[in-house]
Amino acid sequence: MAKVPILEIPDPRLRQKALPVERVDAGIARLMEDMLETMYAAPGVGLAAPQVGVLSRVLVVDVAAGDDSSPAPLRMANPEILWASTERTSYKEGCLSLPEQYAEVTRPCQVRVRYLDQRNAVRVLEADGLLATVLQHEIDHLEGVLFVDHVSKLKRDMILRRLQKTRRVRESA
Ligand code: GNR
Ligand code: NI
Repeated sequence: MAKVPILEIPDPRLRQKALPVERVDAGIARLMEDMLETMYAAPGVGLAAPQVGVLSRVLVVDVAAGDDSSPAPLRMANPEILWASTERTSYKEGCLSLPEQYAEVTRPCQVRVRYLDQRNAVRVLEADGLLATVLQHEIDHLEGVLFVDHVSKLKRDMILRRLQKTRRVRESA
């Protein structure tokens, strides 16, 4: 297994639409393991393939990461939202591709997702709570969409400026 570098904005690969995988073969399964290792090390609770420069519809999630419970990794290829609740909820979201920036994002509180697992088997998962939010955040990445696209232009510009400033301070330190 290998940890891989995480791309940050404004890398253009984060804005491209990822392509479906034909099937989950050994290469894709290996990518999923590398992504999990990278996600746990970051640390984060989700990671989408475009964030590591791979424009394929692959993501990993573990919302138990970091707390005391045992790990609960999910590996998905070609995830599709079959259903989303009309009821919505708001979470303070962050993204490893916009380090240390956070904003409240409103999304459906429940989703039903169909995907291929690491053995190429079709699965359907119903999610709520943080898992539902993170799944939608990761599926957005596969479309080139970032959490800042869900907030007002004013907030988005504020976050992007703050990120630039943090980088300038880092560089001169
Ligand atoms: O680690 C992450 N935390 C998080 C918190 C709230 C909503 C979404 C996320 S996903 C993020 C990791 C990441 O950038 N995944 O793409
Ligand atoms: Ni993200």
